[in-house]
Amino acid sequence: MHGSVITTRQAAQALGVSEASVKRWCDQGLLAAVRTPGGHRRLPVTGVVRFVREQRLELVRPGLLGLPGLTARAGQGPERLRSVMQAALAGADENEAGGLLFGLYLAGTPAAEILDDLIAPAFRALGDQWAHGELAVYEERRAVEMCTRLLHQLRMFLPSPAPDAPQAIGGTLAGDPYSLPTMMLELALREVGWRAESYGCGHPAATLADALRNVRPRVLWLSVSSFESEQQLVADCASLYAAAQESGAALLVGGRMLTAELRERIDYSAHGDNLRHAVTFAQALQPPCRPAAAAEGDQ
Ligand code: B12
Repeated sequence: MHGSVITTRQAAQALGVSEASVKRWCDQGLLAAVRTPGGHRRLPVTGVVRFVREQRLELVRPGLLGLPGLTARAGQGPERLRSVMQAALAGADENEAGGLLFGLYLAGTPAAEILDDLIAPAFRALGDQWAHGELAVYEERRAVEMCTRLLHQLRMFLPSPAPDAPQAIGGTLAGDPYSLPTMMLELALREVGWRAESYGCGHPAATLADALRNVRPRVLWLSVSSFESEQQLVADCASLYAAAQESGAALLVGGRMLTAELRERIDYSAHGDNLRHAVTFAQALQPPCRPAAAAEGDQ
């Protein structure tokens, strides 16, 4: 559904309202629309999603927007939601996992909150299942792949950042194959208007230092879920911190392996336990930017 548009009739069906209402919302400027050469309105899907979130509307036919069937979860506690997500991830039920994720997102829950409070704990629980021999390795890896697809899909629905929005880049160091946290940081920061881009996993520190010099972001994040040796991590953080200072960037660190004892030994500008902390830090550095309406849906 990336960058795609739908007709006013499809939007009406998706929202369970009349086509006249959709046209009125377009005319009022509430729903973004473009015109075909023939003069018909076309609605970017990202704009419809934003409208649903802002107006707290119900999406009666999410499939028309390329979304899975949403599961009504009102009133269910976080523990219950987490176990539904865990079961869906373990059982390769992508529709259920996506329905839950997008159901919460469309109801207005910030992406960072969904990822911190639902997805990350579900993976923690999957890890425990694996450790107890209750989950096969293939099931765990399949869950990571499925989650990766859902995160890509979620990214498409986030507003595109403005071209002059502050930039953040990040990833993991060599020996750290954990890809979900750095992907999630990208989403959490993009949601608050940053031009955030994850560079993926397994970087030698020297290449991230090159990126600092060439790309000149305001923030470099490092997610640490695993490392080759403590000594290497300490050395890598020292060189990245120095490179960050030279280029005027902040080094933001986090991840399940960054214990308090380890943090005492490494150089960094800020540490966060979760995505919310990353968002708060980014917003303190730079007040929230408005996403570019014109660039809507084209990134
Ligand atoms: C999926 C997974 C893997 C996959 C990862 C694939 C991939 N592409 O990412 C693979 C197959 C690589 C893997 C391998 C291994 N794994 Co593993 N894995 C997991 C699992 C189930 C989920 C990890 C995950 O992605 N979680 C989701 C993320 C989003 O959650 P999170 O890491 O907590 O991140 C949050 C915060 O930490 C924070 N955060 C993270 N980074 C940053 C950065 C910044 C800047 C900020 C502000 C915040 C922040 O925000 C996030 C969102 O809230 C965990 C279970 C667990 N407890 O996490 C086990 C787990 C980590 N693995 C474990 C083990 C044992 C292994 C292996 C040794 C298994 C083996 N024998 O081969 C290897 C080691 C690989 C290595 N080189 O280190 C153990 C580690 C035990 C320990 N003592 O540390 C765990 C805990 C499972 C368990 N319960 O036993 N694993």
